[in-house]
Amino acid sequence: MVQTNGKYEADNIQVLEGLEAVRRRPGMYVGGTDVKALHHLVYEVVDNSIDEALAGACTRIEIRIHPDSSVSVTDNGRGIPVGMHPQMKKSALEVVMTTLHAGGKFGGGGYKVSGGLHGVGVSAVNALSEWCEVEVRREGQVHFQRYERGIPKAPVKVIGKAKASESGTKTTFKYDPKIFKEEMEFHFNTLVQRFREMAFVTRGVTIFFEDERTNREMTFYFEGGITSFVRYLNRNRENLHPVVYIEKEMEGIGIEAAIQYTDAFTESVYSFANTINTVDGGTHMTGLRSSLTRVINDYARKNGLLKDADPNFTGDDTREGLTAIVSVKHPDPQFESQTKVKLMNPEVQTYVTQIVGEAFSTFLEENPQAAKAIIAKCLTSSRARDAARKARDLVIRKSALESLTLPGKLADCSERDSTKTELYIVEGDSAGGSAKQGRDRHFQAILPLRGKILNTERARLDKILGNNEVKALISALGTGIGEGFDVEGLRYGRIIIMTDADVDGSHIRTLLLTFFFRYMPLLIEGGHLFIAQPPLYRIAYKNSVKYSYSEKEKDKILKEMASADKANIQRYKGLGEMNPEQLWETTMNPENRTLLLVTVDDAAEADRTFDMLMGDAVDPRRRFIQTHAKAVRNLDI
Ligand code: 0RA
Repeated sequence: MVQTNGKYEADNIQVLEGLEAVRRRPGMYVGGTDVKALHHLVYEVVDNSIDEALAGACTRIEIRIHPDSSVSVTDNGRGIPVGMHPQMKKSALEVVMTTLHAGGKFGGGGYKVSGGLHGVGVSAVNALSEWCEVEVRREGQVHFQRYERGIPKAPVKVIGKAKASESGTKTTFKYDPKIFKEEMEFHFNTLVQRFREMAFVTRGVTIFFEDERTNREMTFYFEGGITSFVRYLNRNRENLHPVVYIEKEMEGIGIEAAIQYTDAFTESVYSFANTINTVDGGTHMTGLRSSLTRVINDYARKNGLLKDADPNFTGDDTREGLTAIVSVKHPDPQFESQTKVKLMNPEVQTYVTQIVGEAFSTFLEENPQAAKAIIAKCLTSSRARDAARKARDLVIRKSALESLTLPGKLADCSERDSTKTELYIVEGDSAGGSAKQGRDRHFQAILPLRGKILNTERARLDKILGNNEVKALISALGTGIGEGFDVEGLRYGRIIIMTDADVDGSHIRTLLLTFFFRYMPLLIEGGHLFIAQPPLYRIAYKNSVKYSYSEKEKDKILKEMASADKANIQRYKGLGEMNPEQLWETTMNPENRTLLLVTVDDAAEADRTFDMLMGDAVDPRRRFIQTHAKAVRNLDI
């Protein structure tokens, strides 16, 4: 870099300070240094290309994970501008790559819609990369610059010719292992899910994704945008009518919604703001939900489907079986927090309510058959909810009465201070037996659950409240449930789910996570719920025994052994194959064990999976079990 005057130098110092700030406090910029943050690096770069697509300037985005875990993102947009930046006296490209917040605001014209996770742009990714290279095709030339830990190695230079018709940006980065210290890798499925979402809400863009580590690839293109999204979500459900699609612009805000009712028992409604999945919803979500409830009630009253004596349908009644997407593009989105998971702009609620209300009301008027089917569904769900409420009240009252009688199956611990105690929920009586013998009975309690009983229950989760196994769980926890939940009553500071590493085990774990997610979310938020990690292999050689918790670790252990061929390798299929000492040593002893803390995100994911596992559609369940049977340990919980 040539530094010609004091001003230039000062600017550069500022740039370095900016990038240093990112490296010192990655949490502020990409949410941390864990595997989640690692994935955010990719999203941040792809978001920039999505912006080009939203501006109508890009039709194809290619993402590649290379064997060395570097990632490249290539688009056919206009290319990041490369001209001299008048104030900074260097290439605009360099400014974009090295200055915080310079991303889309640069160059005027057009707002940056997707915004990335924290809107810090690609420069934050650059700062957190061991190295990064960018290649821009524009005006017949290929421009190039390389950075190491955010610092340019040389000024932008022309490295070749491009066709006049050709333009675009290619960014390649290798995350910095000095920042992302733990051993971690990109998850194909996590990335696939995100790219699929991006393709759905950015109609007409093709997203090609290739994982060169495993030679897997996928291409997403959805001509129908969010209508395709709804069809995709409902692919295993019986729908009650064709997808209702609404698109309108109001006061510069683009609003799109797609709605379809099915015979399912659950609600699948997703909301997006500037292509970001707002998992905590917000004003667009509220607008959509409230307008549907209002329109359905109005229609039902007007057509005599609800009698004068009947109460209105509640929001819950009108959401059972609902699959919908609402997606807004806003020039100035307000989010509740840095993590952009909840949209706060109040005007959005007004507009969405109005636009969706009008369109859905028209749809019902013009399609009386569909209207009748939807209202019949609401009636069924309203009655079922009534019955479930009564059943649940009974359980709650009973468990209040029985609060002093702990379930007979529970092997309690002697410690009473709940900050020190742990409850292991163990699948099956035989593993339960080993756990009871292997535990430290001073602070560890064991509750065996018979999985088969839970397994046969399908459809409504409400039903499982009546199940004896679940009742035992509720009274062992001591918190009550649902609205009556009180964390003060919690008898164990840690609740640890311990299931087999097989299909049934993951099935039961999913069910338990769903149960906690829906009925005791505060328990998850309070950081009380964990998943035990039993080992996958026991490797014995001469007098030494080692346990490995992953394939990778097993290979590593074998490699380190002098004559690995003589080692005795046992693959654990279930907890029952371990004797009490082994179970203690590997999975329960706080000195050796690893526990996975369950986050609300994990549980929400389980909740979605639950739908598929427990729903009535048999085919997808079989497919899910087959595709995961080989790698149950890797099942994203
Ligand atoms: C600023 C201005 C223009 C395009 C871009 C940025 C741009 C950024 C990225 C990041 C990844 N891919 C990108 N493609 C474009 C508009 C430039 C013009 O008007 O020609």
